[in-house]
Amino acid sequence: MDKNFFEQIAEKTLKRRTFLKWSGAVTAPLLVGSAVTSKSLVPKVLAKSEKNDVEEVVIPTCSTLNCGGKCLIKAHVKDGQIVRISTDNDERDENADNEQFPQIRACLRGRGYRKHVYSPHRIKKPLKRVGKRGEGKFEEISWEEAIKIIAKENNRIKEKYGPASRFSLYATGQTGTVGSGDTVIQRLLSCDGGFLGRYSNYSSGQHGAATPYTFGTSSAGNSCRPLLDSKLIILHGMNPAETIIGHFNMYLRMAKAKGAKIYTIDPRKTDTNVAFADDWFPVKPTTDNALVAAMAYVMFTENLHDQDFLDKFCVGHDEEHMPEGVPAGESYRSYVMGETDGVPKTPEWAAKITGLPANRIIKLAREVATTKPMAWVQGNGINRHMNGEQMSRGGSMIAALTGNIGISGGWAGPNFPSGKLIKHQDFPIPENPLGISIPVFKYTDAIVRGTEMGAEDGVKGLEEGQKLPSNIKMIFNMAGNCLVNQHSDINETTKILEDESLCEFIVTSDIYMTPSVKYSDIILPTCTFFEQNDFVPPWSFGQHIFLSQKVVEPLYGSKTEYEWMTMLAKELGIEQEFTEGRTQDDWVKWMIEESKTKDPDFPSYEEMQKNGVYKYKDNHIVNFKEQIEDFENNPFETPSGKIELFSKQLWDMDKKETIPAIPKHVAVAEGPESSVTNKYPLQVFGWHVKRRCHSTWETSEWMEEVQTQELWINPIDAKKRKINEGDKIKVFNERGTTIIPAKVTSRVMPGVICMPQGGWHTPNDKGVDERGVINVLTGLDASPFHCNPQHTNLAQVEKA
Ligand SMILES: Nc1nc2c(c(=O)[nH]1)N[C@H]1C(S)=C(S)[C@@H](COP(=O)(O)OP(=O)(O)OC[C@H]3O[C@@H](n4cnc5c(=O)[nH]c(N)nc54)[C@H](O)[C@@H]3O)O[C@H]1N2
Ligand SMILES: Nc1nc2c(c(=O)[nH]1)N[C@H]1C(S)=C(S)[C@@H](COP(=O)(O)OP(=O)(O)OC[C@H]3O[C@@H](n4cnc5c(=O)[nH]c(N)nc54)[C@H](O)[C@@H]3O)O[C@H]1N2
Ligand code: SF4
Ligand SMILES: [Mo]
Repeated sequence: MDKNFFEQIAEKTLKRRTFLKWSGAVTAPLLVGSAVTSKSLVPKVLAKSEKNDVEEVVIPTCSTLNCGGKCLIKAHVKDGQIVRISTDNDERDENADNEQFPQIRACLRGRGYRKHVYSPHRIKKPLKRVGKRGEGKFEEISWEEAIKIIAKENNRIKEKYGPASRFSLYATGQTGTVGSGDTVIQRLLSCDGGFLGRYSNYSSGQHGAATPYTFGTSSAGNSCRPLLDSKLIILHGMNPAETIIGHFNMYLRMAKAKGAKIYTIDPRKTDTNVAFADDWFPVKPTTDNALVAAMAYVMFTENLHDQDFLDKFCVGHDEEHMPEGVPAGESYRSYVMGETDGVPKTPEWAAKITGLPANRIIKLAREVATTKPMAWVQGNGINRHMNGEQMSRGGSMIAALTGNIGISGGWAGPNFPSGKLIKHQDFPIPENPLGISIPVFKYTDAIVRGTEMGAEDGVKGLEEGQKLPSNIKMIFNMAGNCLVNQHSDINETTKILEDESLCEFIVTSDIYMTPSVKYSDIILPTCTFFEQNDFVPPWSFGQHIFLSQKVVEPLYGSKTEYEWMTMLAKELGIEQEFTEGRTQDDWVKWMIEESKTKDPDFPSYEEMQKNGVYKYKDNHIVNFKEQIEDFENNPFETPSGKIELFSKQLWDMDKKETIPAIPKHVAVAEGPESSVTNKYPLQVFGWHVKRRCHSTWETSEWMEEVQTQELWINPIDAKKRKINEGDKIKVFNERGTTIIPAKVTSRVMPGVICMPQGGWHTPNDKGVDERGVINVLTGLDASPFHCNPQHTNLAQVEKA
C-alpha cells in the first residue's frame, strides 16, 4: 500500500520507541484464568498525554460496534497514543448541523473510547484452553501455534462430520466489512468447502419475518428526514435517546422544534420519554395488539378511520375486502367488533389486558386518527417477544387505518429502507456452496439435535423432508458474546457448551475475556477499530459511510481478523482464493474504488482519508410512495398486490393460535394472562442501555459511573415485598436466579420489572448470577418464525 495518511502522520509524530516501550511492558504478565490485569497501563497512557512537547494530530475514524450509531470519531493522537476523542464539528455550509446533513456526533460511550482501546482487560496473547471447557484455565501460545491447532481441528472436523458441521456464530463486536471477523470467516469457510450458514438476527428477527406478509418487503419504514413533516410521532417500543438509533435522535429533536408532538408507548418511562416526549402510554409487554384493536374499535365506531385508503390499498380490513376462499367473519373489523368470537375489543376490554386505562386509549385513538401526517414508528422492543411477529404487524394496522402510508411524515411499518440510501461496494463473500442455513437463535438446538432439524425448525436450503447433515461440531465466534452472555438461558447454554462431546471445538477472537470467551478452546487477541483500516457502511437508515482509519498500531501484537485468517487460509492451502492477492488495506481501497462506479459522487480514497466520511445528499426516502401515488403501475409486492392486513399465506399456514392471518392480540405462555403468573407474577425483560453496547463497555469504570446495574421495580410491587431502594434482591424463575440492587421507581408500570441487558454473567459458587444478568432468566424456545423472544419472561423477586 502507498504511504497513507496515517503513515505520513506517523512519520511526523509517532515516537515509535516510546510506544514500543510501554506496549512491551504490558505484554509481560501471563494470563491464566480470567481477565488480564495490568493496572499500570491506563495511568501510563494518561500520564503520557500530559507531555506537551509533541504535536497532536487528529485522525478521523469510525466505530464498528453494533450500536446503530456509526459516528464520526476524531482521535487526537500524540506520541503514538490516543489522548482525546472529539467528534463531528464540521461547520462548512453543506455539512453543518442541518436537515440535510445532521452532524454525526459521538455518544457518551464514544467519548470514552480510550477506556475501550486501552482497557487493562484486553486479551494480550493467543490462549489455549488447558482445563475443562468453561473452567477458565488457559495457557499462552504463539500465533503460529494457534493457527496450526485451528487448521488441524478444522480439517479433522470437516473430514469426520462434513463441512456443514462448521458454524460461524452471530457476532456483532465488529460490524464493518473487511475488518469484521464475522464477515471474513464466512469468506474463508466458503472457500474451504462451505459451512452451516445462518439467517435472521437477534435484533429485528420478528419484524423481518412478519413484514413481508403485510407489505411484501421486509422493510417498511422511511429514512429519518421525512419525520420533519410529522405532526404526531408515536414511538412504539423504541427508545432512541438510549439506543442512539443513528440520526433518528437528531431528527426527533428537529421535528419537536418544528412543533411535532411525541408520545411513547412503553412499559417504562424511557429516557426518550423524559428527553423528548409529551406523553407516556404504558402497556404491559406483549399486549400491544390489544391496544391496537381497541384503538381500531374507537375508530370504527366513531367513523374516524380512512375507509377510502383501506378500500383502495388494503385487503382484510372488512368483510367486503377479503381474499377468496376464506369464510365470513375473519376480517379485522369482524374481529374488532367481536362479530365472530362475541368479544368486542372495546377500550375497557383492552384496559384489563394492557393496564392502560380505557379513557387514555380512547384519547390516543382519536388523536392518532385525526392528526395527519402521523408517524407510528415501531422499535425492535416490540418484536423481541414470543408474539413479536404479531405485534410487528399490529403497528402497521394503525398506519393503514389512518392512511399514513406512503406520505412524508407518515410511517408504514418496521425496519428502515435498507439499500435505498446507500450505494456502495461490500466485502465479497462467495456463495456458501452448501446453501443451508439455520435461524441464528437456534444455534444451541443445532448443537444438540441438528440432525433432527428441518424446515419445521426454520432450516433453509434443504430438500423437502431432509434434515441437517450434522450437528454443529465447530464454532467460529468472531467478536461476539452470543455464545453465552447474549444468548438465552445461560444456565442451559453453558451446560450444552461444557459437554465437549457435543460441540468439539470453539475458536473465539475478541478483545476482552468475556463470559463467552471463557467457553472457547482457542482465544485470539484481535484489534479494535482504532488499530486497523476498514470500510464501514452505517445501519440501514444511516446517511453516511466511513473510512474507519487506523489510528494506532495493533496493541500487544494483536492481529486483525483478516491478518490471522490469511495465515489460516495459507495453512489450509486456500490463501489465493481467500485473499485474491489483496491485503486488508487493498480491500478497503478496492471497495471505495468500486463504490465510485455505483455512485459517481463517491469520494476518492484520499478524500475519505481526509474527512473520514461521505454523507449522502439523497436522504428523503418515503417507503411505498410510488405505490400510493401511482398504484396501478406500482402494486405492493404481496400476492394480492395490496397491503395485506389479512394474509392469506398466514391463513394457509393454519397456525391460528400463534400467527393468525390478522394481527390479533395473542396471549403468550409467559405473559400477564398466563397461569404461570401464580408462581412468577412479574413480567421481566432487559432493555438496551446507554452505558453499554450490549455487553461491550461492561468493564469501563467511566460507564459504571453513568449507569449501574439495577432492577426497576414499581413502588406497588416493591411495597408488597418490603423492598426498599438499594436493597439487594433475587430475581428468579425456573431457569435461573440473578442478584441485583433494586431501584424503586414509578418509571416502570406495576407488574413489570426490568434490568439493563448486557451485564457479564458472574455466577457464584452456587451458580447464582451476581451481576443482574437477564439471560439467566430467558428461555431457549423460539417465537413462531424461529426468532429470539428474549423480552418475554415471567419471574418472581424477593430480598436476597
Ligand atoms: N436478553 C436479551 N438478550 C439480548 C438482547 C436483548 O435485548 N435482551 N439483545 C440482542 C441483540 S439485539 C443483539 S444485536 C445481541 C448482541 O450480542 P453480541 O453480538 O454478542 O454483542 P456484544 O455483547 O456487544 O458483544 C460483542 C463482542 O465483541 C467484542 N468487541 C467489542 N469491541 C470490539 C472490537 O473493537 N474488536 C473486537 N475484535 N471485538 C470487540 C466484545 O468484547 C464482545 O465480546 O444481543 C442479543 N441479546
Ligand atoms: N446504547 C445502546 N444502543 C444500542 C444498543 C445497545 O446495546 N446499547 N444496541 C443496538 C442494537 S443491536 C439494537 S437491536 C437496538 C435495540 O433497540 P430496541 O430493540 O428498540 O431496544 P430495547 O431496549 O430492546 O427496546 C426498546 C423499548 O421497547 C420497550 N419494550 C419492551 N417490550 C415492549 C412491549 O412489549 N411493548 C412495548 N410497547 N414496548 C416494549 C423497552 O422498554 C424499551 O424501552 O439498539 C441499538 N443501540
Ligand atoms: S458507541 Fe455507537 S453511538 Fe456511541 S459514538 Fe460509538 S458509534 Fe456512535
Ligand atoms: Mo441488535
